[in-house]
Amino acid sequence: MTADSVQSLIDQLHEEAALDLPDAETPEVGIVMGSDSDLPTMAGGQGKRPGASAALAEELGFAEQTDYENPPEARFTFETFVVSAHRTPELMYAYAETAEQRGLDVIIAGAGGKSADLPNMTASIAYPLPVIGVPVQEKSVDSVIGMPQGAPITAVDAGKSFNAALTAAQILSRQHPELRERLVEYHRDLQEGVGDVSRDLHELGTPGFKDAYWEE
Ligand code: AIR
Repeated sequence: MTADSVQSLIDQLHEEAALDLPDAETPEVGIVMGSDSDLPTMAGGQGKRPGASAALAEELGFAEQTDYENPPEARFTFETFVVSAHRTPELMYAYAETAEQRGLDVIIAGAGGKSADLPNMTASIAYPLPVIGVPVQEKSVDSVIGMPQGAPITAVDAGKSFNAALTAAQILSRQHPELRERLVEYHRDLQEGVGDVSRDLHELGTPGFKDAYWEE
């Protein structure tokens, strides 16, 4: 038995898949997570470092698409859903099964706990669409990456959803030179930051650096 709220999402996914919208109007990246308790890891906030959504939105110029039929202005977009492999297996199946037809190019899937099956099952069902798995906790790593030969998944280390977003953009950038530029620019900024911090640490000395950078 499938709950009404879940069934309506499943129906919506199938309806959207049937629309056959042009690529530029559909989200390139789908972010799914096993629970909204994964959101701090997948997006950032609540004491967690920036995650996949932040990398896409703040570093790479993506907009979040919240209405499949009314895309934002931005050329590159992502969408976000909670999809639980164990609590809502039918939704997981529908999301993965319709992903390619709905115009997604890559999925970032995160789950926590010891049975973190959303990433690997999504990868199996959505194949040949690439899926990047995010183990939300250390104890989820084996579950996410433990796929049999012939059933691939790409995965990042526990909690590193930010890197999953960069990998997604790397995949997309092979077809979109603007994204390649954004990735190169992001990396340049990253290096700039390290260089600035290194110079400050060296020139201020450790106590001076702590005074300048650390909040008491
Ligand atoms: N989870 C949810 N459905 C299947 C799994 N494996 C995971 C979520 C979350 C953890 O279980 O991805 O990391 C705890 O979920 P909750 O909703 O109890 O906070």
